[in-house]
Parts: sequence; C-alpha cells; structure tokens
Amino acid sequence: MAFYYKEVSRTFSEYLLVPNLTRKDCIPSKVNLKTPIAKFRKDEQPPIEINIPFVSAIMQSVSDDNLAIALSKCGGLSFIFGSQPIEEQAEMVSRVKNFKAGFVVSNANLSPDQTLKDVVELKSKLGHATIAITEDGTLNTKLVGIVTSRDYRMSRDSLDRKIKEFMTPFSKLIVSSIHTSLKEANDIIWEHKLNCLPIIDDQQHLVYFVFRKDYEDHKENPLQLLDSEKRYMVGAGINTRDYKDRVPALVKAGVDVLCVDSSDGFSEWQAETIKYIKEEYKDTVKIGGGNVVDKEGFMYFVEAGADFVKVGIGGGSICITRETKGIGRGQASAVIEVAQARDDYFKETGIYIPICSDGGVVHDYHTVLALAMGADFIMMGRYFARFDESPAPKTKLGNNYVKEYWGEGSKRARNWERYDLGEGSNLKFEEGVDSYVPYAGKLKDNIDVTLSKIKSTMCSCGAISIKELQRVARITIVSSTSIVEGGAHDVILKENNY
Ligand code: RVP
Repeated sequence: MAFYYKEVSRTFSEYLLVPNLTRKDCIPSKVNLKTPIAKFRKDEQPPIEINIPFVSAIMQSVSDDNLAIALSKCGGLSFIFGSQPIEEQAEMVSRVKNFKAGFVVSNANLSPDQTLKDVVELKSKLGHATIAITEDGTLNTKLVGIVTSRDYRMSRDSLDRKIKEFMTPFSKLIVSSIHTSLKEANDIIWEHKLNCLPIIDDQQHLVYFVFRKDYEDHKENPLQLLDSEKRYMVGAGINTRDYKDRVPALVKAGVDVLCVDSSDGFSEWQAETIKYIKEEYKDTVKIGGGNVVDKEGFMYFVEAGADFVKVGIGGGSICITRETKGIGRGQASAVIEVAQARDDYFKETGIYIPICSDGGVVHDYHTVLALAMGADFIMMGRYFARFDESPAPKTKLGNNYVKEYWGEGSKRARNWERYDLGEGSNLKFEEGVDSYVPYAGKLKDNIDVTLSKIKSTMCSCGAISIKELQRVARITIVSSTSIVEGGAHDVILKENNY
C-alpha cells in the first residue's frame, strides 16, 4: 500500500509569524543576514557565505552576467543559466569575474568626422552624456578626445558640425594608465575636479572610464560579495549530461560554486554527477544539488557529497510540474521537513549542510518565513526577472511595462536536460510556461526595500541573525478566513493602492 503523509502539503501563504518580545538592542540596523551556502563542520568557518540570503534562479530569463554583477554588488549570488553552450556560459562567468567595480567599458563611441547629430542620437539611444572619440569610432583605435554635454550648445551649434571641431582633444584630457587602482582613479578625479577619468593602455586605446558617480556608488555597496581577490562571486548551473566538459570550462572561468539543476533531483544521475566532481576536484569545487522535497532526498544528496541541497518541486511561479506530472509538495512543508533532516544530521555528525528554498516566493514576507522554517538561503526567479538587469526583454502590455519570464521547462527555453529521465534530448511535454511579470526597475532599489521588510519582521520576532530567527521564531498556520483578514478588507480602496 502506498505511503500517506499525515500532514497536509502546505505553502508559505498558509503561515504567519507571531511576534516575540522586541528587545531594545534588536533594531533593523543591527540585523546581520550573512548565511552559509556550502557544507562546513561544527566549530569551522563556512567556506562560502553570502551577505544577503538571496540567490537568483538558474534560468535563461533571470541569471546572466549582468544580473550576476548587480546581485553580487548587493551581497547575493547568481547562478548563471546552464541551458546554453558551454563556451557562452563560461564567457558569462568570466565577465563577472573580470568585471572591475567602478571601471566601465565605454559603449558610446564615435569618430572625429561624425557630427553633433550623431552625438545627440547616441546620447538619446544610450542615455550616456560622455562619449569617447576614437580614430575610427571603435575601441580598437586610439582615443583622440571625449565629448560631454559641456562641449556643445544645442541652442547655437549646427547639427552637422563635425565632432573634431568641438570635442575636448586628447592633448587636453587628464588620463591614467591601466595600472591605476580605483582608489587612485578616484583621487585623480577629485584632485582635478573631473567627472570622468579615461583609463588607457600603452597604445592609447581606451580601456575603461571611471566616473565620479560610480565611485560613490561603489562606496554605497558595503555588502558586495567578493572573493579573496576582490572579484565578484558567481555561481553556475550544470546538468547531468555534459558535466565532464562543462565543469572544467566553468572552473577555468573562475566560477565560485556550482549547482546541478534539475526539476526532480532525487536521481542516480545527480549522485553520479556530484560524486564525479568531488572525485575530480576534491573540495576545491563547491557543488550543490536538487531539487528535493523530503528527508530521503536530502540524505541521498548528503551521501553523494553535496555542499548544499536545493528544496522545492512545482512551486515556481512559471512551473506546471504539479499539473502535468502530479508530483511535488507545498514549498513550506518541503522546507520544514528538509530543515529538520539537516538539523538531525548536524546533531549526529557535526556537519552542517545548508539548504536553499527554491521557488514559490510571492510576497517579500515569504522569504522571512522560508528562513524561519530553516532555509539558509532562498532562490528566486520571478522576483529577479522583473528588474532592469535581467536578460528578459522589456515590453509594453496595455499601459504597463512588463518583462518576459519563461520557465526552463517551457518550449521557449528548451532545457530538456533539466527534465531528463535518461532517455534523450527532447522535451516531450512542457513543465513550464512563458509569461510576463510587472517591470519593477532597478535590482538594488527593490532589494533594499525587501531587505528592510525582512529586517523589520526579524526584529518583531526578536532576532538579529538568521540562526537566531530559526531558534526563536513562532509560526502559526492561518485559516483561509484569517488570510482574508490579513489584506485590506471591508473598505473601498482608492485607486493606485499598492
Ligand atoms: P519563482 O521564483 O517562483 O519564479 O521560481 C523559480 C524556480 O522555478 C526556479 O529556481 C526553478 O527551480 C523553477 N523553475 C524554473 N523553470 C521552471 C519550469 O519551467 N517549470 N521551473
């Protein structure tokens, strides 16, 4: 006879946190959200920690190098999507690792024989006020000047005026060499009252600009996630088919952590993949696996040698696995059971294996619930797809801007490896949809708001760290009637609320 769970399968919206006493020293500015993402022993420092408990989903519409840089700047980590050719994924990883905070590669470049009209057009297309003028308008030739809005007057200058007549020529520019550090560049900017400093190589090619505003920006990111060489940290997704080729390329590109990406990860293929990587690279490569929804799945990964385990089947906003295959489990129930298994294993062995709650976060408070229920960190797709930095196209739907967001199990992504049951390279049916999500602006602005909410909730629960929250949280199930009570009710809402 089949096994029947005694408990109902539940999701985050069915729970609430009950406040504890808030001590006077328990204030949002004291909350520390640092959290481990790879296995460690009791009394040892975790080998990798992230500064905020958020990672971005292994999805084409979410995690490319651009989003990875933006998220790492804020203290989180992206897992660059694996459903792309090996070289392209490795190239994305390497772009994150080689990104120099504060150093910007100029994409607004013209030649001296072009005109003010070209300047105006480029400025309105890209939104940049500083344009590099090079011999042939590309970065492959010498820098011969720059143009900023101080160099021309729209009210007087004719649009066909040649750039060479009004640019600030190279001879009058203050420039610096590629060996300049960000701190030195900033000192030069201040000393000479510049808005930007061109950084050139020994052939006078423009390598970067350093802008005054970017330095300030850099200082505003105290939580940025850096490796020991002060490079941004980044993760990447892999599959159970081409890992023998993909992993070496990603490692060479400098990836910090890997994750085997699968909708249902409780499989011999995943164990084989993780064991192979651990044998090849020992502990120099950190690798997580998933997804699982119960203790058995978690323990299977533990035995395979996983550094972290990802939890969740069917809860993703674009995921229809539960509808198509009838498998899965409410995200809250899955996290609660796996967290218990992790704690039991830690008690028995002194080895702590972090768990990641993946998918199904709809409201910001769901993230605090996931943490309180035992997740060490949280993977989100829909949340990040909405931002400027995600690779998803932005478009207008009716009167509103939206971003496209498609599942890895959709026809659009064609990521058959994620759903592979050992039988070949095609997607027989879809497990994900193609959709829109409301456009929400810059990643940092949104993360700041979400983090403020999390910290505030944690203070109400009397906790200033994730571990403390997990120890002291009191969680209650809510009835469907009390869920109604939790929103605005029995009032006539004015327009533009929320
Ligand atoms: P969400 O944050 O709710 O949008 O969920 C994102 C998660 O959904 C991903 O991290 C992944 O586990 C899962 N996913 C991605 N594609 C699909 C699918 O097509 N079914 N599901």
